[in-house]
Amino acid sequence: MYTIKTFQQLLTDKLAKHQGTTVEEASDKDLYYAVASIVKEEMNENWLKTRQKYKEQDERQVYYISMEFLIGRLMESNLLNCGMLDVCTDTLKSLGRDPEAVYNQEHDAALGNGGLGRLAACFLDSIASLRYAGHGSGIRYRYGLFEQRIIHGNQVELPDYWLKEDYPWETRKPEEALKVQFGGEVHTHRRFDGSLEFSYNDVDIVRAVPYDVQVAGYDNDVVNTLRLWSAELPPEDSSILADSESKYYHHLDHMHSIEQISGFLYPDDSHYEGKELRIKQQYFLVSATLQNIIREYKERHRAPLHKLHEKIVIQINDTHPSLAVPELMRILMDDEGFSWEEAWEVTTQTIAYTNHTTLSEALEKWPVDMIKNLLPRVFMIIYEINERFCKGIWFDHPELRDRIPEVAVIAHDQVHMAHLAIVGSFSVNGVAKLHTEILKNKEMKPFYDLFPEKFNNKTNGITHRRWLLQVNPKLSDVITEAIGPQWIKQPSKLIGLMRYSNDQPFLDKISSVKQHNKLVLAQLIKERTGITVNENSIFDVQIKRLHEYKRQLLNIFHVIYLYNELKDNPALDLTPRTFIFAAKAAPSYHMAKEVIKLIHHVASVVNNDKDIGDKLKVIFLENYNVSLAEKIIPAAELSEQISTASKEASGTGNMKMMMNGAITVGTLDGANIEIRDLVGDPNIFIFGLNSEEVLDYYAHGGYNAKGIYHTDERVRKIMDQLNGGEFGSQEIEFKDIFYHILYNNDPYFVLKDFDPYIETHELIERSYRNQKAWQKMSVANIAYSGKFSSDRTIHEYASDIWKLKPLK
Ligand code: Z2T
Repeated sequence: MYTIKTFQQLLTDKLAKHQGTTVEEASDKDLYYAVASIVKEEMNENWLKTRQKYKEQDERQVYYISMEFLIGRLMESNLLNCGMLDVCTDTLKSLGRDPEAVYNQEHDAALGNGGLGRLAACFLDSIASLRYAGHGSGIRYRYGLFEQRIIHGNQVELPDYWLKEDYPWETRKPEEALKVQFGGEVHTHRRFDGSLEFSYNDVDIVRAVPYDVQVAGYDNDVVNTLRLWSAELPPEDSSILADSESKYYHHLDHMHSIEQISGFLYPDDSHYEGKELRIKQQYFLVSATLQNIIREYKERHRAPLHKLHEKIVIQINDTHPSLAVPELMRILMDDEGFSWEEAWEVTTQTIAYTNHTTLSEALEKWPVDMIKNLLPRVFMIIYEINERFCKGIWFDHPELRDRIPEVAVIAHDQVHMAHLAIVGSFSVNGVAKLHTEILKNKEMKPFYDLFPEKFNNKTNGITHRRWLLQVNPKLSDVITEAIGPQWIKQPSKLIGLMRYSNDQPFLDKISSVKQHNKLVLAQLIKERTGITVNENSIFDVQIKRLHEYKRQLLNIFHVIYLYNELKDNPALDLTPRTFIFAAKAAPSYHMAKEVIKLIHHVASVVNNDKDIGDKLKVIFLENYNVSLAEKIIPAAELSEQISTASKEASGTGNMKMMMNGAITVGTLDGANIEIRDLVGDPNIFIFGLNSEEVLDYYAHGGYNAKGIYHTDERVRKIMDQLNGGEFGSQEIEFKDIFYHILYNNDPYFVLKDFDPYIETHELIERSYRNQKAWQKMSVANIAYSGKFSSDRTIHEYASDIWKLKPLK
């Protein structure tokens, strides 16, 4: 549609009209804003059309409510989906400008912690690309996930003020603002017919202002919306005259506390902290979203709200938005005059819940008092839901009476949000086969016994548009050259690559793309760390949040082991390795921070040892985020997915690296199992305890960690090096890790899985030496990765849960 010439004209006009500058004069930032504005305008017409279609058509729609949307940068993905990426890149080059430098001007939108938030972003891309009527709803945090700096090996956190400069992809919609109420008192009145009516007094009102972000489908005319809510002081409150100093300060305090609600993203990944501000955020999001849904429904249909569930489905991303259950009840009863029974019928047919973890420390349990004070009416409803649910079991399932305390929504003065979500929804899904089985048979067994029909699996996925087409254009070209372009719209067609697994010229192309990507990453590593890596070494990558269960510690133990081996035997014939880490630790997570520190101290010993040379290098890239992942993943050869079996619900980094031709070394956990089932054992390196063995150990008080310490010399040596300060200097030592493992009996089985892990890495090394065989493995992984496109996942959600048909 555009040519370099026409795009150049557009850009020149834009720069002149909007920035009063020329291509020659323009800074990279000027160019970034000019291109963003072109793309946004390009999307506007379809955005309007899409919204009109949704209004006119009587079709079902989904709202995806999530406390996190980890969207990263939007320039390249918007350009790609609008069919303008190549022409824009070429135009910038033709003008003597560096497109990369222009795109790098964009600050990541880091409105998420990790997997859960990135999944939500991938889903939006797939929903629009598959022409589904879906809307995202989240919070416009003024501060995203903290920026990580490493100082002397220690993580320090900096606030991520990502809105410092204009964010070009959002549109503020003040005329669509809504009011959210907190606190106050509930008054009950009896109507003439004997029913109860509720009104609230002395509430605090918060104004929820939507900021809309366009979500363009790939090569179609759909532009959906991600609506991010911002908390503001209601305008009528700001005109209140303070007639005394104390009133004035009180007013400022009040204003400040309201703005706090959309102030920052909580930085805990799979970890619950019962902070009051956090539940305010959750209720703010849920209440604004539900009011908005009902307003849009009324605009669209003459049908009564009693049919809401026929036209609307609400997917809640984990329990974070689970107040949607009592809030929808509240709106239907108090604002719309429904009876309890009518409201319950509609609510439980509208809401669907996705669970993302079985880690007990992640389960949200809010103190009753907190909810009661903050949301008195919502609490009354939760109380009633619990009463009716427990009574129902008592009378209808006498065989389950003694399990009531286990499943109650309120117990021990806490509201159990997962129970609320399960009871109040019609669908409960896990995010990988194993995870869903663990939910059904263990973690949520009593609920599965009560409501087997609610439970289902939806294995996660990733958008292949961003994670292959956009980040690895060279690999994409090689693929298209071999099997044609159909895979772009039907990623399952990647399987056609299997026909080329013995085609040497094809394998050579695949490996020269990987080599090129490795060189590009090596250059980035050089720029950011000053370290020169051996580009012929194995690029062994573990990039994800830092968590004990993800076992970065096991990985660094392997590094230390190899280092010790090389010191003992300098002539050892070792295939050179570059270990690449990137990870943020939650600011309050002590052990995770210790592991980051350990990685850095091991790195400085290993990287500076003349005896080691370029046989081993340990790289830690700071401030892991979406755009750094985009630079690392295309260059990865080995993908470390080594969580303690049963702990990683799914994982999605595993899918991203597989799709870019890396081979997985991993445990039988999360979606690794489904990767193995597809590619087969010869094309993946599986090691260690499986989930049954792990769960069995837990049931019997764990295994004997000290036993391994005493019998395995390699392990003892490493542990003693940590304890003895070998990788630190003077005051820096790693006694905490040492004692934690030995005296808490190694809850994540690091020592237990050490031996099989080392052995598997020896096998990996032998396999890597046969480059042809390795390339074939790589191709098999790319070929089978089509199943992990989030397009497949979204098709499943749409047909099994949402009952949506694609837009005509
Ligand atoms: C998160 O990223 C995940 C689970 C959570 O449970 C919270 C957060 Cl912030 C409450 C991750 C899982 O750990 C990961 O296995 C999964 O792939 C991802 O969600 C998406 O489902």
